[in-house]
Amino acid sequence: MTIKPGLYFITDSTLTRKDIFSDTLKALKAGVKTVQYREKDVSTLTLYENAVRLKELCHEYDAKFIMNDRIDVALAVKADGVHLGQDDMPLVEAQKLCGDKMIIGISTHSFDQAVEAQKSGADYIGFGPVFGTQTKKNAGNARGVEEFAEVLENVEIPVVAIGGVKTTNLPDLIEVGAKHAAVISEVVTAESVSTKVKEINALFNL
Ligand code: TZP
Ligand code: MG
Repeated sequence: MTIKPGLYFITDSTLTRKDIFSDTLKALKAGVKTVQYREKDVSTLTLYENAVRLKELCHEYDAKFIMNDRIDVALAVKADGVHLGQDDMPLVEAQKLCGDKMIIGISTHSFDQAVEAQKSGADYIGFGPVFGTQTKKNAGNARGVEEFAEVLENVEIPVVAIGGVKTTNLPDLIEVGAKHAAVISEVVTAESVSTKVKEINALFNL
C-alpha cells in the first residue's frame, strides 16, 4: 500500500491564513488524496485530538491520512500511515510497531539515504529540500533537480519532491519524471488554497 500521484498536502498551523482544518478541507475538496499532519510544538493531547479530526476529514474524501513523526499518535488514531525523519524511530522498529498495513514514509536528504530507505522497505520517500525553503528549520542545502532526477531513476517506490516546490518550478521536476510533490508554504499561504491545489495537480495532469 502506498500513496497516489499528485500533490501531497502537508498542514502548517504556523503559516496558514486560517487553520489546518479549513486548509485540509479545501485541499480535499480540490482533489488532494494524501494529507500529512505535521505539527512541531503542541501537546500530545492536542496532536491526538487534531489527528482524529483530520483523519475523519480525509476519509470522507477517500484520502490517506499520514501522521508526521509520531508512531504512537498514528497508531492511536489508526492513521493510514506515518512519516518519519532520519532522526525519528528507525524504520525497522517502525515496521514492527505498525505492521504491514500502515504506510511508512521516510524523509531523505541525499541519493544514498534514498536508496537505503527503499532497501529497508519504506513505502515511499520524501526527498529534499529540492529547492531552498524557509519552512523547515535546518532543512539543509537544496539538493537540486539533478540529484532528484538521479533518485527517481534508481528508486521504484514513490519519491515525493519536497522543499521550496512552487507552481513555477514544479514543471522542472515533472520534466525529469516527478509524480509526487509535497508543498507547504505555496499552498497554505495562497489567497485560495483550493485554486493553488488545482493548479498544482493540473501540472501533474490530474
Ligand atoms: N522537509 C524538507 S523541506 C520541508 C520539509 C518538511 C518544508 C517544505 O515546505 P515548503 O514551504 O513547501 O518549502
Ligand atoms: Mg520528522
